[in-house]
Amino acid sequence: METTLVILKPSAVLHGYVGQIVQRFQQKGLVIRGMKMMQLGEPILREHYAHLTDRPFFPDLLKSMMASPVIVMALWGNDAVNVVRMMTGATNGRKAQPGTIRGDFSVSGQENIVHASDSADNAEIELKRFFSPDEIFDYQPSWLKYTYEPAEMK
Ligand code: IDP
Ligand code: MG
Repeated sequence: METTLVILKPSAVLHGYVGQIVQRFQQKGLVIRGMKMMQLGEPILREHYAHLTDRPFFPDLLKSMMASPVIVMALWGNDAVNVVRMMTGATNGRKAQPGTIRGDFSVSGQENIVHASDSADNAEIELKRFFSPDEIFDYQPSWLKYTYEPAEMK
């Protein structure tokens, strides 16, 4: 089992899509182990998007990510990083498959509704970036036994 980081971006918050997107993750069987609203600022975004700071669209990306508070989520499950990336879809909403979050809620490369960690290593780094340890809760809802076979619960 692993935990991954999701950010519901201002494009989700300002459209009022938070509930629908949270519902998708819960319906899939992911456990919400942390969730809060926060206003992101330039320093944390420069760190989070360090791989993009040289790109021409970076100033617009910064503005877009600071346009409103965001919701950050810690989602727990078997292979959660890959499961959530599959649910998220391709970066550009116009290229994302229908049925994915970006495919169903976005027509943009930038305003693409969600961020999701892209590897287990990055998930660990990103969870620490947005959550303190006491904001992540270690609990197991009773429905897990109908969600996974025992061998999958590791
Ligand atoms: P990802 O979010 O699918 O992992 P990254 O390449 O890590 O994609 O880019 C981070 C974010 O930067 C994207 O989600 C999107 O908001 C923005 N972005 C990436 N590429 C472009 C682009 O070509 N134009 C505008 N915004 C972009
Ligand atoms: Mg990325």
